[in-house]
Amino acid sequence: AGGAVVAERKAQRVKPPSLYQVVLLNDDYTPMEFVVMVLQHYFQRDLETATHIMLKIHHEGRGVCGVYPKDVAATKVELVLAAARRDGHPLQCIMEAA
Ligand code: NFA
Repeated sequence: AGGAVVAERKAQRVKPPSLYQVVLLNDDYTPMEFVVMVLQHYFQRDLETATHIMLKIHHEGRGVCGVYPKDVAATKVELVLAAARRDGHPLQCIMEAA
């Protein structure tokens, strides 16, 4: 009795979180237009949604761009950082377990 519960809890404990939030952080230098472009190009947001997310980041310091499986989230972080550095912007992009 209880074995199934223990097994279920163990399975949950050893399984890593499967989904990750990709988060953009505010800074004083990255142009708003660049952030909107990133949200459209890398996170498939329409202009209105991208603008809303960008303004949320600008005012609150951070914002969730999307939620993805770990490998997809990691690739998006690397692509966003590469694009930002290529254009000389300090934009920061991180991933967090959702
Ligand atoms: N705070 C930046 C500016 O005023 C805009 C920005 C928004 C940067 C979202 C990073 C993330 N130019």
